[in-house]
Amino acid sequence: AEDGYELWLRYHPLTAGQATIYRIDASQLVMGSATPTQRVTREELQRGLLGLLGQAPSLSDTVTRDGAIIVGTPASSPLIARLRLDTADLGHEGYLIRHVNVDGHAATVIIANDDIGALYGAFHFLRLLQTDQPIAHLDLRDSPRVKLRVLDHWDNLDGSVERGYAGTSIWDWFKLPDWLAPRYTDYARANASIGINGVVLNNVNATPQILTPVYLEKVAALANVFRPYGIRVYLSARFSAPIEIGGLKTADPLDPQVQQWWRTKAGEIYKLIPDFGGFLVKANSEGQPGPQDYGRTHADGANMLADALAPHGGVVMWRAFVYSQSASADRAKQAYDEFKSLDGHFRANVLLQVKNGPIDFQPREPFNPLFGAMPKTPLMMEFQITKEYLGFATHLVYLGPLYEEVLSADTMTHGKGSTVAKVIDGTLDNHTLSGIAGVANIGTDQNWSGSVFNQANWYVFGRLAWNPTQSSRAIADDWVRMTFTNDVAFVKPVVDMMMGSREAAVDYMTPLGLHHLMGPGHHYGPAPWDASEPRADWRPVYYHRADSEGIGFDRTRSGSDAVDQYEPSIAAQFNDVKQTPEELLLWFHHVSWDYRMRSGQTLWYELVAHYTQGVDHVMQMRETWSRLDGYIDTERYQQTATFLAIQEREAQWWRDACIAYFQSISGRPLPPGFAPPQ
Ligand code: GCW
Repeated sequence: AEDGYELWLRYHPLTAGQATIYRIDASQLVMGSATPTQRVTREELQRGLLGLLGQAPSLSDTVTRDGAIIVGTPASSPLIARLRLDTADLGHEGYLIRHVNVDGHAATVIIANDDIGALYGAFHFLRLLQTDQPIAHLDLRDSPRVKLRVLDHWDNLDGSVERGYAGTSIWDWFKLPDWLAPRYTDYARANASIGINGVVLNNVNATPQILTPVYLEKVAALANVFRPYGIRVYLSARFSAPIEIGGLKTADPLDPQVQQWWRTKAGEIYKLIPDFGGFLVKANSEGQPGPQDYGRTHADGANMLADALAPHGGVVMWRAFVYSQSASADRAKQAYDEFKSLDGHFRANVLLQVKNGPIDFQPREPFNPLFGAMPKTPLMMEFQITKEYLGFATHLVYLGPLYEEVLSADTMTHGKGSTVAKVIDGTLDNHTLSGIAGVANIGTDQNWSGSVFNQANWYVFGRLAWNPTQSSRAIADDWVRMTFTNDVAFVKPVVDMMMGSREAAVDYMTPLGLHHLMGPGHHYGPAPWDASEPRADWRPVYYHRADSEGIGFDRTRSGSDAVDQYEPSIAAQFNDVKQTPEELLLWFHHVSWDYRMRSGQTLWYELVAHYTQGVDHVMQMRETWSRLDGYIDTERYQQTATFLAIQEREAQWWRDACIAYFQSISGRPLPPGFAPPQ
C-alpha cells in the first residue's frame, strides 16, 4: 500500500521507454566504499537505480564499458584524480556531474572534494532520473550558498511535539541508545537528499534533562546514525540548566562558576559527539529563562555559551524571537528593539536566528526588519515548516511561495538588490558563517508530515536552504514528479494548484495584511472576536483593531511607528497608505471601511471579495484533484481528496465567520450579488 513513507525518494520503476534509455548511461558503477559516507552513497545509487531502472548497475573497479558512473573525490580515487577536473570552487559540500570519456568509454563522473559532496551529487543524479531529465551529456556543478541548513524539531522528551500535527516525536528516547529505529536512517537519507546538514533534536522550550549524561548518550547514538549523511546534531539548551541539573544557585552568564559549568558540559558533550553542532537557545521569551533574569543582555548570554563551545568548533544559534508582555505597545517591534543595538557585540561563533516576519509565522507578514539591520552579525533565517497558522495537517498549503517571497524581499540596506537571501547567505555583509532553519513538520505518522502535500514543505525548505534564490515553482515541479509521476497531465495542474495554495490560505484566513485572527492558544480556525485570553496581546482584536470606523493596526509614525525599523526608503513606503502594497495594508494601517482600494472598490467590499476568492480557490483545487483520479495510487489520491474536502469546509468557515464578525462591527451591507453561504 502507498502510505507515503518513501517521501520523494520513491525509486519506483520508470516507464519502460525511460528505463531503457537511462540503462545505457547508467550501466556500471565505479566507486569506493572505504568510508561510511562512501558506503551510503553507493547503497543509495544501487537502490535508486535498481528501483528506477529495474536493474542495478554492475560494480567495478575500472571502467570497462560505456555508461559507467564514476563517483568519488580526487583524493580517494586515482581514476578521478587522473581526470584533472577543476574542483576548486566546489568547497567542502559541492559537486560536479559531467560527461567524460575514460579509456574510450562514455562515462559520467560525480566528483567532489569531500565524500559528502559526492553523496549530494549522487542524490542530484538520481533526481535527474526521477524527474525525467536527459543524463547523457551532463555538465553541471553546484554547491550550497548557505553553510548551516538546519531542521529545528520542537520535540519534547515525553514524545509530544509542540505545534506538531504529524503524530508524536520520531525520537524514541526510551529505546535509545541501543535500539536505532530504521526510520532514523530514512530520515537522514531524506535530509541529505535535499542538503540539510544539521538537526536540532529538541524543543526550544527546552527541558534541561537533555543535557544530562543519560540523554547525551542517546543523542550520541542518533549522531552516529546521521554522521555518514553529513548531518550534525544540535541541542536546544535551557539557559537555567546550571541551576536545574548543575546544582548552582544562579545561571548568571557573568558568574565564573556558571561559565565553568557550561565549559565542562561542552567538554562532556564533545567527548561523546566530536562533531556536535552547538546550541540553539530561546531566552527571555514566553517565560523562558535567560540572561535578562540577571540584568545581563542577550549578547552576554550568547557569548558565554559561545565561549564554552568555541574550543570545540561549535556555534550558538540565539533566537531573536522574544515575546513578553511588558516590552512594547507593539509586539511586532520587540525583537528589533532588543537586538539592533547589540550588533557587533556577539562572538564570531554566534548566529542570531530570526523568524521570517516580525510577529509569528503568519500566513503573510512583511519581512523581519532585523534583516539588513545587523550587518556585523550573521543572521539565520527561521521558517516554520509545520503549519501552525496555516491549517495544521489537512489544509493543502505549499509554503514555497511564502519562503520565496521573504527571501526575495529587498531590505535596501545597501541599496537596491539587498535581498533577504543575501543577508542569509552572508554575501551582503561578507559573513563566512551563515544559516537557515526550518521548524520541522515531522512526526511518527506513516507519511512523516501529516499529509503527502506537507512533505513538499520539508522538501522545498531544504532545496531553498541550499540555494535561496531558486524558484519555488521549479522545486514544486521536481517534488511532484518525484513524489507522484512525470505525467505532465498530472504534473502541470498539481504544480499550479500548489503555487496558488498559499495565497488562497491568506485570502480565506487573513487577507490584506490582517494577522493573528486564529483561535488563541491552539491557533486553529477563525476567532477574530475571541476575548477569552487575559492578556490583551493574546486577543485577535489586538491585531485587527476593527471598530465602527475602520480596521487595521496603525504601525505608521502616527501609530506604533514600527515602520521606522525598516531602511528609510522602505519605512517611507510603509508609512504611506497609498504606497503600501495592498497585501500588507492592514498590517501597517488602520483604514476606513470605506477606503478606496486601487480597484476602485471600498476596503469592506474588497475584504469580502478576498475571503470569497480564497474559498473559490480551494473549490478549484478540489475540482482539479477530482479530475486526477487514476494518475496515482488510490491511497494517496483518496487521502488528498478527503483533506481537500476538509479544507473547503474550513475555508468556508473562515470566510463566513470573519465576514459575519467584521460586518457586525463595520455595519456595512454585504456587496450586491454576494452569495450567502450554502
Ligand atoms: O509560534 C509560537 C508558538 C510557540 C513557540 C514559539 C516560539 C516553541 O506558538 O509554540 O514555542 O512561537 O517560536 O518560540
